[in-house]
Amino acid sequence: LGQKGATLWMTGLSGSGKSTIATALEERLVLERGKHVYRLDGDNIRTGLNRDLDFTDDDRAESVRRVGEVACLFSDSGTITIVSLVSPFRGDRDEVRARHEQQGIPFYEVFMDVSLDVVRERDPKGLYKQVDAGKIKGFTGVDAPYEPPMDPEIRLPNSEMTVEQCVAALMRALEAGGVL
Ligand code: GGZ
Repeated sequence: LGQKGATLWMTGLSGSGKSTIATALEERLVLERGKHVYRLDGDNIRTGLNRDLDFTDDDRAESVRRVGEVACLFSDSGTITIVSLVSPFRGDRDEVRARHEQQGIPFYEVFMDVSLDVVRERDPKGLYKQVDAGKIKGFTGVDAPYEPPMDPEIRLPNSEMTVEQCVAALMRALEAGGVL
């Protein structure tokens, strides 16, 4: 009879707001609802669990698989798990969804639907600038692929939405799904 877990899987280009929205949602769930929440973010995962992985297609696929399995475990234990990974390949994300469905764990694919022009303009870490200067190769959306979800549970065109509106949309989805 404890808390019901679920996985929210945020996918999108670098700079599309995955970490920002994930952090704001976590705060809301913890402070307002007293929920157990855990965030799995590319940044904290790459230094530990995935420290052996790079940005090749195969390594990105393996990263998504591992984080997907970890998300299943956390969510199965009753935690609301918020993943923010570029996760550029549709097939890899669909496998993660299938693993959740097999185990009866709610899964929400959240598409951060922001154009390359907008994220280039934002460039919060100066990465696109480095890509243009030729210092980074194989960057998602520029010279490596990003395959947008065909049928995400939630789509956030967040260049046209405030952070609050994005969080509210996610809260509504969790309520509609009986997670909250
Ligand atoms: C994409 C890269 C790359 C390349 C470094 N391609 O804005 P960020 O900085 O924090 O988000 C990006 C992050 C992507 O890591 P993920 O583990 O989320 O990617 S994936 O799911 O594709 O494995 C960016 C930075 O790492 N970064 N090089 N070549 N993003």
